[in-house]
Amino acid sequence: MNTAELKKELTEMIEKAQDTSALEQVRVTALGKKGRITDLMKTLGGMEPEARKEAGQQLNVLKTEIADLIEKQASMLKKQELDERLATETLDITLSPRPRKKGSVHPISQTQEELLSIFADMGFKLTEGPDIEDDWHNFTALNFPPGHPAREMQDTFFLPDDPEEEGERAKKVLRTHTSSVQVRYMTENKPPFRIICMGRTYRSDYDMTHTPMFHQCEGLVIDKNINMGHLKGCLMEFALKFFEVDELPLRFRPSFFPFTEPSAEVDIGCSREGGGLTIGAGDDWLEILGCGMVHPNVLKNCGIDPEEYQGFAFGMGIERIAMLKYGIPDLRTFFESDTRWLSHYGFDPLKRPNKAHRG
Ligand code: 2U9
Repeated sequence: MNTAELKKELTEMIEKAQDTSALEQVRVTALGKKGRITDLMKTLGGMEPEARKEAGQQLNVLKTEIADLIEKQASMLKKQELDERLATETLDITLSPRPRKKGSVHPISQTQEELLSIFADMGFKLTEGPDIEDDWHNFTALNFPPGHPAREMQDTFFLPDDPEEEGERAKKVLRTHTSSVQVRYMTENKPPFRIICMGRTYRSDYDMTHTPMFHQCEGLVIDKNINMGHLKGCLMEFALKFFEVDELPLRFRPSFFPFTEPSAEVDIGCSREGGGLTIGAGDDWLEILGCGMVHPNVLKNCGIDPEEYQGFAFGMGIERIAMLKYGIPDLRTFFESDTRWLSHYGFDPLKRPNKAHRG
């Protein structure tokens, strides 16, 4: 019985098996019920006692050696297969696990959606523009004279000049109001139009009631024969819908802005009795926005003939009206990302304001 020859043959087969199922085949061939070693074991019965003893020992040694080799090869293949899987499989650990607590919609997003819903119902189209503006769109087109305080260093965030532009267009600022978006729309479109824009605005200011970044919503209507009556009607409808009341006293106080003439600030009636704030009732007033008839110079700057077209415009701070509507006392908390604040003042993501929800 030449076990050395068989050992060599089986060892080669084991080494050649390059996956676990091929190795299992080799195990069956060597050690299975009808395997090569098992078959030889069966021949022991017909041998002389002496020869049987010797052959039996040889076969047992061979059986153990082959079983050990198979086990070693199996663990090597297992490790190899795992290494291959680890090298090819990717796991995105940035994916957040399913949250235990539902997230909430930030009051700014909620208020923006409410504003959009209300003004869209009135036929306004939403427009967008860049946060980084040039001096012409942010100031000059809007009738800000040279040296106007709003152009001053302390109010505006100035950015480095754009080397590819010249003059006022080269001077870059973080927009101080969203009016620049309306300027862009006016220069690129023919009237009549009814547009609103919403977004971030930047002013170098920080105290209880000012943050360097805040949100504005502005509206602009340009058409033939537009007058203050249209402006009043539009803002009345907005205020009733936004504050969700049937009656609301509105007061127009004369004011001044470079881009509107005449200009007004608008207050809503309220009561501060008992320390709280009730919107609509009482004999007190709360300022909510500014407005006016678009200044003829602004129309001219944007390529619109003021003899043919007129318009009204309004602007409001989104944080301010959200604070009034939802009783949020401190402006700075809007930007602190405090999850307790967000779960208290935030809104259900599944209940978005739209026509259907407001009835
Ligand atoms: C164009 C022409 C006119 C937008 C207007 C106001 C009045 C206003 C302030 C309210 C509080 C800004 O957030 S705030 O500080 N805005 O009072 N905004 S009229 O007038 C425009 C806009 C664009 C072309």
